[in-house]
Amino acid sequence: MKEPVTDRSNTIIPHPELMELPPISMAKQAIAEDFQRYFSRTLGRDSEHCTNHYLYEALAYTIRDRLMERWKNTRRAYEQQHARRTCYLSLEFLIGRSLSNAMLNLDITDEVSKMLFDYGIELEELVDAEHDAGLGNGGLGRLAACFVDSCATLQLPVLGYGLRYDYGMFRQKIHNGHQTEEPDHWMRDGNPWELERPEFSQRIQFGGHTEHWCDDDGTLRVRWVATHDVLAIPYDTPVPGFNNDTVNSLRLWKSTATDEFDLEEFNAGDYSEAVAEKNNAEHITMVLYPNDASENGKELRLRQQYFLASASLQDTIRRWLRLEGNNFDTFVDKHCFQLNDTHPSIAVAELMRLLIDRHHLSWDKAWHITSHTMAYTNHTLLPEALEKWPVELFQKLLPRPLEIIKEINARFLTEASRRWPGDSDKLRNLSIIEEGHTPMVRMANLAIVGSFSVNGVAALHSQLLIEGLFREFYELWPHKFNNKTNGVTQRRWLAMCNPGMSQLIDQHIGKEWITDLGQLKKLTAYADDKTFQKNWRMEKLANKQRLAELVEKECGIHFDTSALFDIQVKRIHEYKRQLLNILHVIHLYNRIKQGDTQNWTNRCVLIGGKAAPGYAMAKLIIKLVNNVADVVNTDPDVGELLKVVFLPNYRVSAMEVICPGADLSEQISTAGKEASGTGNMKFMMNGAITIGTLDGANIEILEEVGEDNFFLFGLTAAEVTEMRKNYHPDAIIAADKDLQAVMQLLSSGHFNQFEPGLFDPIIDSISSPYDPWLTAADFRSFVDAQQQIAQAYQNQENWTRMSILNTTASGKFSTDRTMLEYNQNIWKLKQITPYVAKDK
Ligand code: 26Q
Repeated sequence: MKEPVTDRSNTIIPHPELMELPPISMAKQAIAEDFQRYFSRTLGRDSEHCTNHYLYEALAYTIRDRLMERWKNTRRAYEQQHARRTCYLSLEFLIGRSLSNAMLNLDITDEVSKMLFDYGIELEELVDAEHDAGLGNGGLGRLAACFVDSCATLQLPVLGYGLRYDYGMFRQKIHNGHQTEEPDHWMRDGNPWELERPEFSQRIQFGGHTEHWCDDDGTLRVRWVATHDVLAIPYDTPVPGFNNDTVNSLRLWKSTATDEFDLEEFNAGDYSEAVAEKNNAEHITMVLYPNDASENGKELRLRQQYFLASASLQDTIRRWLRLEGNNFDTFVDKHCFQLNDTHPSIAVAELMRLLIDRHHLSWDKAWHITSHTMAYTNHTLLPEALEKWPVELFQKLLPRPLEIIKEINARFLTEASRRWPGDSDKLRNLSIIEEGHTPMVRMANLAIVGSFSVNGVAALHSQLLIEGLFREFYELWPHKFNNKTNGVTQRRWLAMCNPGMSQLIDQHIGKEWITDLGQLKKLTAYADDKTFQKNWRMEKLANKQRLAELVEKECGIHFDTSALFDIQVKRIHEYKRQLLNILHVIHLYNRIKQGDTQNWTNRCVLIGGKAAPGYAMAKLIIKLVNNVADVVNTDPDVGELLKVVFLPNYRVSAMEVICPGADLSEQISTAGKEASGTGNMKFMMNGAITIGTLDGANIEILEEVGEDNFFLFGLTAAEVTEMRKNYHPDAIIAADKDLQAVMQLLSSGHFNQFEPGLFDPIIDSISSPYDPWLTAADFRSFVDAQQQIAQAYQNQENWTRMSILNTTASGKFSTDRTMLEYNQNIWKLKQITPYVAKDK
């Protein structure tokens, strides 16, 4: 084997006093001193070079210092107690900002705020100077971030493993109504939260070929040789628990070139080849893929996936060898690897490879370990989004892992054929390798075969998985399948983003809800209390004001806070049906133009979200929203009755302003298509009322809040399946005067007067009998529900009551609950209290 990549393992025994730090104080004065020192001495700034950015940076270091001892103590406690751990493997961690979150968890927001006030600085301005860490696309990435937050609060030894992308999710700009993408160089001004750990670097192999040989004992062995290696350097980010001295870690890998390239290739005289090679290595973690459904066949994406899996597993084994020596007998008892979708599922083959080729375990022992430590979470019901990679690409990039996959498959098919002798259709469906003109590796099949647990992310989703996509696997191994309904962390998504409402809640039921969201139930007693209602309404109003300011700044449109704030923010996708939303807007506009405005409720509609850069239909939907917005907002007949905006560059920090200010939450996907949704939970928690289909976690939201406090519409998943067989949108349109009028306005080119034909693909999709999303089918039911909502909003007391009841019923949707369920059924970790940090 080649040399270790960085030799910083020569640790020395330091003088004990070197490690003895005086206790760090949480008092205002001490915070002020550190802040000043960082600003003037570490950053070297003075009054002439005082920007919010540098003030933010100085504050971030001040806060980070207060996490540091806790971080080390937590690590030490896990090691000394030989704690069983879960490694959460995810290509995405959509962290957003860290400063407010760290202050909230250390419970020093007030002290910091007062300290800054003394210097005439607004805390909020420094908070706004932090760039979002946008290392994820949407739901799946943000879920990973909420999970690690909850695990730290629950004191569970869970380590997040991901990639440190130089460029996160692209910045969305709108030009003439069209989306354009700009690179998001989020670390350009540095990242005060991360700590580089080069001493734990790992070498990752790509390419080359395998050699089979016999060792002295006559055992068959395999060498993977002539590879092009890349280094993985870990960067750790602290993940603080709430007020509990636990600080867990998120370890993100950065790729760099090894040092060998210049020696070998440079000496051979091919300098440019050598430099190109270096570039290739650095490209691996350069950019996040901005698709939230799989984009097939991109070699760099497969490199990213293997790079993450291999680096994280090697890191885990390194630690195991250091603590336990070269004996893997109890490895299973101490580890679990949770795979966030199939993206890191190459880990199944990689763990086998490391155990067999490097640590000389037998196949059976290695398989026992692998198949008892891996657990897979599925996040999609769309069959076309299931990840597949050409075998040929695997052969070129990962020849040794491919051999192992083939062997896993051969053994698995032998087992399956004992269950279904001669049923070649079934075996063909189950196979990890899809045969055909271009043979493919099916990553979900690999993940299921290699895992002891397979879960969906909401009750309906898990049910549909075992009835549909994974039915045959379920027949084979029913015990593997389970549901874990998603959640969100109430620390960020209520306490931090909605301090006004949080305080109001505290005054009535205390603060326990911050770590036990079920406590919100106690607030139900105040749902009819007029004073409480008034205060609730005042907080909502203040939040709507803040949201209106954001809209004014970003879109130049005035939102009146007395209007109904009707919000849909999420990735742009046909199945999420932003189109249905905009059809309703056109319907309202048409009513106004017809003078049909008796008993009208003023409405401000906000739509936001990013389209995958290659998804033409999604981009056209954005353009339609913008064009409709232009017509509506500039028509003097419309005035305050209706406002529409497309908010550019939707991201975590925008949602922190949006969800507290929402009255109505749009969760209107075609039933059976949205695995869970998590935005729906954030809105509910902040007292918005949902208009939704029976899809994903909406079903459970409805169950918790009751049908009086939820606006249900649309076909059920079963009805969708039925209707698809015999779908005639033209007949539906012809039979519905309102829909007819909307389609007429669209076809007449009213929203694209200078861009003829632009929206034809949209018009065609709505009228097509093959429209998979059944937009026309749900139009009537949607418009009727919206009309009920408009009426309901006019009774402000009752609306407020519904709003309160949504918050009080949101207890189930905390990731604290989700994590406890993962832990009870899958991970089985002990909660561990670290040694208490020394504070003054
Ligand atoms: C895969 C291969 C190649 C390139 C990209 C991808 C890729 C990347 C991201 C595929 C899918 C995603 C993201 C999926 C996602 O966010 N799914 C959402 O997960 C949420 C959390 O469970 C659910 O609430 C949503 O319903 C689901 O859509």
